[in-house]
Amino acid sequence: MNFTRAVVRPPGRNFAAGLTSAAEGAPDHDLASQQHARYCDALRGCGLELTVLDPEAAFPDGTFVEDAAILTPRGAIVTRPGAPTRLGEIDSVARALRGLFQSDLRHIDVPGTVDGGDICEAGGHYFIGVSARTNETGANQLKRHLEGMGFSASMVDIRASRTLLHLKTGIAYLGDGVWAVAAAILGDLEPLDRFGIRDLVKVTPAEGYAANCVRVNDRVLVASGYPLITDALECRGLRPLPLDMSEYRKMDGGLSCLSLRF
Ligand code: CIR
Repeated sequence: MNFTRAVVRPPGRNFAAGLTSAAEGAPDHDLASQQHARYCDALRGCGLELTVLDPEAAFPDGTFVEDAAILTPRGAIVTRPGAPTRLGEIDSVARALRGLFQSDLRHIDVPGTVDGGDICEAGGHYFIGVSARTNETGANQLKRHLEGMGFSASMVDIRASRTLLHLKTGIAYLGDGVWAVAAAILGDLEPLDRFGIRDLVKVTPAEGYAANCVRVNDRVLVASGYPLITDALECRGLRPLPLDMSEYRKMDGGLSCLSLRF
């Protein structure tokens, strides 16, 4: 998919008050802001025009904008994040999307919950992770929305995994049948194998965090400090663009969650 735009939101002063399971200490706000600025520069360098939302005091996890919507070439779906503290993040994202999308926005309704981090698009097919955040009701609503737009969609149940917050915590589709896949998913690739997996970048347990990499046009954004996956991308001609994500990792956030690309 060729991207021309993205929505981002820098971390607010309250960033450290967000949800996390990582025992890596509190993030430093200034460093997180610098890392976010470099992330934005990287997106601009890939040719994207950015819409930058303001941080909101009530929503410390608001910088993880990916969870608040699913953007497709045929319209946008506003989610209902699975963490109660994050529900209100969708209002400002929906406002921004109304100005960016011609068609009406679609929504996930109560009692459905969906986090955008659970949605992985691969060549026009949408894999929907059923997780601790995305429930079956929400996943089914989303599937119907996507099918109504003419896309196909299928579920990947990751509820048994202890290490994956979202589906895209463990996988990334890199285009042309190439996937990056973390060890937690490698045991059961069948749900992903709908169209044939042409090439697999196997991410080692030690580099598991970096499985959440993002293909943006002719580059792959990848967390810096993970040499094996970076080399594996390079070997495949995928042009890795390493970015320091240390402060986001402390809050369970990966590269994909910091933007909504379309
Ligand atoms: C959360 O737990 O909701 C945030 N601290 C991290 C969300 C990361 N989002 C993502 O991977 N799509």
